[in-house]
Formats: sequence, C-alpha cells, structure tokens
Amino acid sequence: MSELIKMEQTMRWYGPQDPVTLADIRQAGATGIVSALHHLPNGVIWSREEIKKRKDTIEAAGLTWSVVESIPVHEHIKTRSGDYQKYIANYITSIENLAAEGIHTVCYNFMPVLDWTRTDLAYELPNGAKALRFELQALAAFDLFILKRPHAADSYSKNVIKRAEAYFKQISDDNKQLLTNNIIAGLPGAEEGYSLKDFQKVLDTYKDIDAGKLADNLKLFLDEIIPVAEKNRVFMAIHPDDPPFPMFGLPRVMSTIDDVKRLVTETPSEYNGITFCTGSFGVRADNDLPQIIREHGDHIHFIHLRSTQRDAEGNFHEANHLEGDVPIVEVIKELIKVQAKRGKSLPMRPDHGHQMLDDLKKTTNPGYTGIGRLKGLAELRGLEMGLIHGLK
Ligand code: DNO
Repeated sequence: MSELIKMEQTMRWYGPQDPVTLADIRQAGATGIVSALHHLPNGVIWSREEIKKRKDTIEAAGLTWSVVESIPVHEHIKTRSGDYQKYIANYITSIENLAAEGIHTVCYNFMPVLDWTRTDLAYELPNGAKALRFELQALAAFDLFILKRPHAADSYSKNVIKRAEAYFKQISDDNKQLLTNNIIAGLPGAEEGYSLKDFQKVLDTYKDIDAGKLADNLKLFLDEIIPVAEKNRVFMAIHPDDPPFPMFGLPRVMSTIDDVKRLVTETPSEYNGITFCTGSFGVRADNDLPQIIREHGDHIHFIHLRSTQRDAEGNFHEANHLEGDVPIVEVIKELIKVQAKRGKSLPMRPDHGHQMLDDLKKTTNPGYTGIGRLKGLAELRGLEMGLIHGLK
C-alpha cells in the first residue's frame, strides 16, 4: 500500500451564535471547521464578502474552513417548480464564490421538506448522558393523531399503529407539543421549519412526485451544477437521507448503495460525490457500509462518523461513536485504504455527540455538544492511529 494518510479532523461550527466556540473546537484537537452561512435565507447567493467574513473569523482562531455544510437546496429545485431556475443560478454563483475564496468542498442534501429527523432530543442513557433518538411509534403518533395526514395509516403496519395509539394516550399535552416541534420546527442546520398548518401544505407539493421523479430532479440539478463544480474544482458531497427510509409519504433518493450508484453513474464526474455519513446509512441493516466504501470510495468527499443502535421495532438512538451497529473498525480501515489510493486526506467530523458532563448544564444545539463530540473525536482519532500503525 502507498503512504497511509490520516483523515483531516474537523468539527461543525454553527457560526458566532454557536455556544461551542472556535477556541473549544481547537482545544478538542480539530484543525478544520465545517460551517455554513446559516444567517442567510435559503436560496440567496452567498456573496464573496459574506464568505470571506466567515473565513476570516475561522482563520483568526487558528483553524481552516474545510467544508461547507450545507448550501441548502431550495424546495423549488427539489420539486422543479416555481422559481427553480433562479435558485439553481444562485446556487451556481454561491459555488463560484466559495471557490474564489478557496473553499472547495460542499455538502448538501436532497431530502424533501425536512432535513434530518428525530423524535426525542434528550433520550436518557443508563449512564445519565443524553442522546438523540428516533422512535417509530412517536413519528406515527404525530402523523396519525396530531398532523392527521390523509391516508397516513397506509404508511404503517398494524402493529406500529397500535403502538402509536398506546404512546399517544399516555403523553401529556406539553410532550405532544415537544414532539411536534422536534419533528417539524427544524433541527439545527435544517434551515427550514414549519407550523403544523404549513407542514401539510408543503407535504402536498410532493403529491405528484415519487422517488423516480425526485431522482430525475436531482439529476437535472446536478447536470447544471457539476460542470460548474468541475470548472471551479469544488467537490459536491450529497448527504444521505436521515433516517434512510420514507416518512410522511415523501420520496427518498439517497438511502442505499443503489442510490449512490445511480448518483455517480448518471452524472459521472469525480466532483459528483457523497458525504459518507455512517450514522445515516447505518440505520438500515441492508446497508453494508464497508462495501459502500469499497465500491464508491473514489466519490467520498466528506465523512461523518457516528453510530446508531437499532431495535427490532424500527427505533434507533445515537450510540457511542465506537459502539452500536456501525462496524466502525472496518469502516475506518476501508477509509484508510481509500485515502492511500487517492493520495489524499479526506475531511471527517465526529458527527453528533452525547450531552454529557458539563454539556448537561448548557443549552447546545441538539447533537452538537462540546464534550460529547470531543469524546467522539478523541476515540476516533485513537482508533485511526492504532489502525494505521497496525497496517504499516
Ligand atoms: C445533521 C446533519 C444534517 C446535514 C444535512 C446536509 O446533524 O448531518 O443536517 O448537515 O442534511 O445537508
């Protein structure tokens, strides 16, 4: 094997409002920052001035802005309706402006309506730390009894509906509100949040869009974006669906290895790639994560490392980074091989972290605690170093 290369260690920073500071991140040992211009409304051009301002702030703290996560893709682009042409033109200009400021990796997603979804943001683990959790019966209870979406019952098995009824009967009004907010108000980074009334309306905009049509719309978007990315040497890295299965009757197009294959074969370019998020892909037992790396390693431009723990009922919570269902040792071994083959260090971030120790006394962005992620990063870098040493 050619020279073994370590991953570039990065952490997500939500900008100056983030309670976890750049100094904290530097002390955690990361060298790179993953950030976005969250204060700009979805769909507008990211100007060079705004980009430079954020970049200068990051560099003043002794760090590098390694990856943009995300330039959000406007709903009109996903549904190919309304002002989609204007939004694609704006997206292109934002890519050009980022490249002009020296930023060359962009993460995005193509999930309809909602970005990532959890039903519980403070699931208590046996040791007292808190984790993010997705409970199928809670999602179904929201869908069936709070949103009351037409034909929602068709989306769930009889057993899940029964569990949803039991769950709904025993939760307080406050907890119904909390569940609603968790699902539709927009988790950090989602850029869009909805009221109950608006949510059904926006779901309706997908009534004629199935997975085939959404995949076409993604391809049509990439047909315009990728030539610009190539010209500007910007690596586009689509994030998988989180969770990787349909919800609320909405289509999904980036949940499996076949979805990755379709993406890279339909718009062939080294700049058209993925964010390899182990926590998202790892929720499906039929996703073989090391296999995704072996087959599509050339198209991995950004890495999110975390683990999830499934149960037999379709629920999952976020496990410790080195535990849970993700075969993290195999995953890192394969990533080391990919980097050696490509002669390139890939940016990775410890994704999410438990709320633990002093985090428990603070209000941080759900999943983006200081200490929980520091622990994740420390464990992951130790594992990587051990594996590299062993492979030499
Ligand atoms: C959640 C994140 C997602 C991700 C976007 C990428 O923690 O992984 O919000 O940033 O889906 O566009």
